[in-house]
Amino acid sequence: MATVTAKDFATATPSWWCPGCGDFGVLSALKQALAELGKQPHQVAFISGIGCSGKISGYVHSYAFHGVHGRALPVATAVKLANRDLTVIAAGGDGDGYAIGAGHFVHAVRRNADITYIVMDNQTYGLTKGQASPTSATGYVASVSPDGNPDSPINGLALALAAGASFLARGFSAQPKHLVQMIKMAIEHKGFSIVEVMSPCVTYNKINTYAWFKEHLSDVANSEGYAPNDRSAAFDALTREGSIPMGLIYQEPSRFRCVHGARAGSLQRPPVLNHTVQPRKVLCVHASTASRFCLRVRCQRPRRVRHQ
Ligand SMILES: Cc1ncc(C[n+]2csc(CCOP(=O)(O)OP(=O)(O)O)c2C)c(N)n1
Ligand code: SF4
Ligand SMILES: [Mg+2]
Repeated sequence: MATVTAKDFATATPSWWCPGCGDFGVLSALKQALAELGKQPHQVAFISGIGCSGKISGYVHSYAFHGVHGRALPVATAVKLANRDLTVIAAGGDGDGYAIGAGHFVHAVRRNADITYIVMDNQTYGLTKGQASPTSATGYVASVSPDGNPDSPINGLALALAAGASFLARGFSAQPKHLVQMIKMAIEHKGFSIVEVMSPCVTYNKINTYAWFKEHLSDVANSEGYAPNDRSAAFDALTREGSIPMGLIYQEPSRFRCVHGARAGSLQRPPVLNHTVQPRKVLCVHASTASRFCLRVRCQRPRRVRHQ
């Protein structure tokens, strides 16, 4: 089969986004990541919510579903359960994921189905003309809140970590190579993976601009001794005042070790099994397309193990 390139994931749909919108960077990084992973368009299902960001599924040549506001994750979970061979990606904005979709977000995280969720965070409701979103800073001024947003912003990645997230990363739409790397790692992760992308809205958010993010983002890879498998360190980094951590923030160690590879020790967080099985016959995390989720639902009989 011919080598896939990012162009193979392009559609003819004209872009709706304003010139300079951060969402362009997310789109091109996603197409590049899929191409570098050798995915074919028919192997990918892309589910998005409502918002400027939600329009992204129309710009990627793949199976796609542009659904209802805040409901991308339940649809994506269902798609994955129906066809575990598909690479399932969900995407949406900070409003879609952390406001109207917050309930689905937390439960999708804890179910840990093998889906990658890209949250395009511009700290505003872009589509509806710049109102404060759950990630807008306190004091953010918008047309409907001229005295400033009275609420505190939500910390989506810390919320996900508290809900048991197995993979968390953050990228910036103006750093394409880094973002491609984060998205590739997320797609390869066996379990629910979140990539939050700081994706400026150049039309309505005049505070959290490209320059502002450049000044405030700092890569955890540059912090001496930072271990992305340390949940407490990840929580500290996510909740520290003053800078916004980016990079691979957390990946649960047990997710990238199969049961068979863990002979020397036990999994740090064993999968939940509701019946006794021979350890050697347990579905291996690498062979599973849905990791712990799959184990719960489908481990009635042993499967052949395919190590990668
Ligand atoms: C049920 C429902 N409530 C409200 C809306 C109006 N609405 C459309 S998009 C949106 C917010 C979008 O913000 P975000 O998810 O951050 O996406 P962005 O446009 O910033 O990329 C809202 C409130 C809607 N479409 N459906
Ligand atoms: S309104 Fe903002 S988020 Fe929406 S397309 Fe324009 S720049 Fe992007
Ligand atoms: Mg938004």
